[in-house]
Amino acid sequence: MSVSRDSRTVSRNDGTVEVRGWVQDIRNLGGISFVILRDRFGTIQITLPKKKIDAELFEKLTTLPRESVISVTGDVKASDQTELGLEIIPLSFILHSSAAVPLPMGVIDKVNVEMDTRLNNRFMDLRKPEIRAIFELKSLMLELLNEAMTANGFMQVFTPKVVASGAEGGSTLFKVDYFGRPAYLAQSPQLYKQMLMSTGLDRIYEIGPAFRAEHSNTNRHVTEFISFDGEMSWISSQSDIMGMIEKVIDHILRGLKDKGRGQLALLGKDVNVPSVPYPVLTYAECLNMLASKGMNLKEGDDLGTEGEKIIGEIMSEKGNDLYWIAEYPEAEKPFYIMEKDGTPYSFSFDLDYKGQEISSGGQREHRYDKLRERMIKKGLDPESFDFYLDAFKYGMPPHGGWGIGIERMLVKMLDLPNVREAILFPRDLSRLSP
Ligand code: AMO
Repeated sequence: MSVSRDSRTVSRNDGTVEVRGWVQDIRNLGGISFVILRDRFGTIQITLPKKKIDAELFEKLTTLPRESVISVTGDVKASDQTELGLEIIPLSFILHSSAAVPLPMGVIDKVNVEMDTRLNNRFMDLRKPEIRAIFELKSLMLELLNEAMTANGFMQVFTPKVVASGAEGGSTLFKVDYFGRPAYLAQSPQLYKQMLMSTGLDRIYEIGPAFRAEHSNTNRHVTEFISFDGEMSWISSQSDIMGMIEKVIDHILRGLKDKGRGQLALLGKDVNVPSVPYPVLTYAECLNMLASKGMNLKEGDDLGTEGEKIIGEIMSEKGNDLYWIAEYPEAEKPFYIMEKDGTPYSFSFDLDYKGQEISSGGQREHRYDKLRERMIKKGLDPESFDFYLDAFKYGMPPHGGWGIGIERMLVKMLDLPNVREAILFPRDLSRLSP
């Protein structure tokens, strides 16, 4: 019999095996003891019948502090008492690292630990298989995303994260000292992805960190998140972009449901795959929907967290987890979004998932003069955006794009309570370490 569940198990020519991992638990039942060893793929039982094991080996193995790291060499025996259907009878072991006592938090104890304690001891928290599963699914999500983008002719790019000007408003800029000159951490790759459209690289995407000095302490805002941005040229309208996002999200949801089965089962979750196209609501329709629920907003008001939530409830009653909110008032949208001429609206959209915005985007203003005018209207100084505007001065195709917050999307997919659950080491108003 061999143990071949993972690459960390070594089978030897003499018929013994070596298994490695963390001592998750030790049970001493008098005549027999068990050491439960855990690695990335699960647990394995080391069985120690007292009479058949060398006394010193028995003593050393069964008194190890929990979470110590060891390798055990032994014989494999069939067992109908364990999940794997086998157990290891040890012949020798190596202690690689002894864990200090007491542990800062338990790995298998079924007590509810505060999120702050978990995040302060994240290395420990991540030893729990159900917590690791979230990050395995995040990794799978990015693999699927890359697949979908490549299949649709997009090229992956990387743009600077230390920049001279922000694109998403001054209030969330992180200022840094760049050799004595003021600089900022990039809030998004917005300006660069648009500049690339003038080069002829007509379909690009980027997956990278975005920084926002968010002063709000909520379950959906962090100061560093992973942004999935796309930009494409030669569009006829924002619908072309929305169609592309639908293709990508559909591929991700289907792929997760299939290839992420194991992790989803660990989390006790299933992924719903809504049919495409997703319904489109206009901003004006949303105001009416909210009014019907007693929330009276004025034309031009932001829908706000509460408004988004109510619309999410109405849409979920109709079975729509994912839906678009399009044509926001231009006054609400950044300078780079195209106005819907002759109306107060814009060619923009948000994608909402179960009552929360996970993406925004739209058709861009590609006409140099209009773009400059729009900057001035928004109180920006075009001079400080010269490097960006130049790309529009010498030939720019019509284009548009989107930004999706990877963690916000994962959180909604898995119904997690907080965006921090989808970030290994979250950064927020108060958290800079670990
Ligand atoms: P926007 O500012 O709406 O648009 O951001 C795009 C998406 O990024 C995510 N996001 C956040 N996630 C976690 N914490 C935050 N503080 C945070 N801020 C934003 C959200 C959001 O929908 N340049 C445009 C996109 C475009 O037009 O291409 C932009 O950045 O999921």
